[in-house]
Amino acid sequence: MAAMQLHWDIFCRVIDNYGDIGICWRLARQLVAEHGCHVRLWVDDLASLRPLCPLIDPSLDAQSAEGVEIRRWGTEIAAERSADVVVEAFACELPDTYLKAMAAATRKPCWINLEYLTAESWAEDCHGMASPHPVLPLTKYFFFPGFTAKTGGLLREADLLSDREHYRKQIPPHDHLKISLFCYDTAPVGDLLAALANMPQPSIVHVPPGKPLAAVMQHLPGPGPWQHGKARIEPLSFLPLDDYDRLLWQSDINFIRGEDSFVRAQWAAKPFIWQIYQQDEGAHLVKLSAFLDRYCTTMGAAQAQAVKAMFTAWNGGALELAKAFQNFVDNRQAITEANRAWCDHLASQDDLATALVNFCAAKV
Ligand code: TRH
Repeated sequence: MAAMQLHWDIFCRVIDNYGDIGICWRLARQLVAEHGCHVRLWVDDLASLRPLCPLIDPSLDAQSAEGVEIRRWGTEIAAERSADVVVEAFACELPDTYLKAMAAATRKPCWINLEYLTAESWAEDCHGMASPHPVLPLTKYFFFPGFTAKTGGLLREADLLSDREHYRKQIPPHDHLKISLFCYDTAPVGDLLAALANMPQPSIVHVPPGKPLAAVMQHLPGPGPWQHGKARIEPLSFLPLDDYDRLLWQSDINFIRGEDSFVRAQWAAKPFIWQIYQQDEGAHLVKLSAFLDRYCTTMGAAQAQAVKAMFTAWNGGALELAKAFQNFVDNRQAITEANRAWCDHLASQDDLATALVNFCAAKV
């Protein structure tokens, strides 16, 4: 059946932070805008969607924004029928009543578990794997985002890179270092601020509210903005999703975290420094090193070394941050060039929404 006739239900439970809802919202609106799908997005915590999409009213049980029907996922859900495609984001566990409706449907829905992004090679083996339900006549498929053609790819809107280029042409030149700082409060922000204060080149650091600003405020007095040596540190309000992209496009260096901002920084094709979401027993460090192994192959040895050292220092590794950061900045031009090539390489693969639409079209 053609994608445009299909009804999709996407279920999102917000664990913490903005990544889960950011990814689900981005996917939902792209399925509508680019694939003509009918999409309902079920969210348990609508307040977390509001900062990304100020159009929505978190007090409403049902509303529509950018062509997506947004429903509150409360204790009961009023789903009249199950959809043709059901996306369970990040193993959030579908409501029982909905599962039963899926099992009762004459044409069984294509049931997708959208997984977290990892560069580890096992994601290629697990991508698309089928898992029959132990009791109900339903099969769930594991869909892994990733960096290779053997995975589900990365979220990327059709016009993203041309919009980026168009936007960049309008940015006036600047002589300071423009930095965006989106991180967790566990990052060595104090060391970064000290390094920026003492660098020869002046910088402006834009700091979103929440954990990044809290981390800055542990080291600087009062609510800011601050002039800290050579660095001007400016608190920012939380930007709607597309405005955040523009911040990444205009910055010289982006500190990003988690999953979605990490991907957006790669589409920005500017030097970026990733703080990975921490997991138990250091599982995140394996993920970090798997990404570095893939990403750094596009660079010369000096740049790869600078990137690896800075990512390691930023993620709590025993390396001197000031030295790693200065080396990263010194290699900025070459890293920018490598990031352009990396971005073009990623963009030569299907984006995640297209890959998902094609995958599901073959199943329903
Ligand atoms: O908020 P995060 O730390 O989310 C994390 C990760 O997704 C992680 O994998 C997940 O397990 C955990 O949550 C529960 O980082 P992330 O993924 O970058 O999501 C942030 C979202 O917020 C992203 O969609 C970009 C968006 N954003 C804005 O729209 N405006 C802003 O001003 C900022 C700073 C972010």
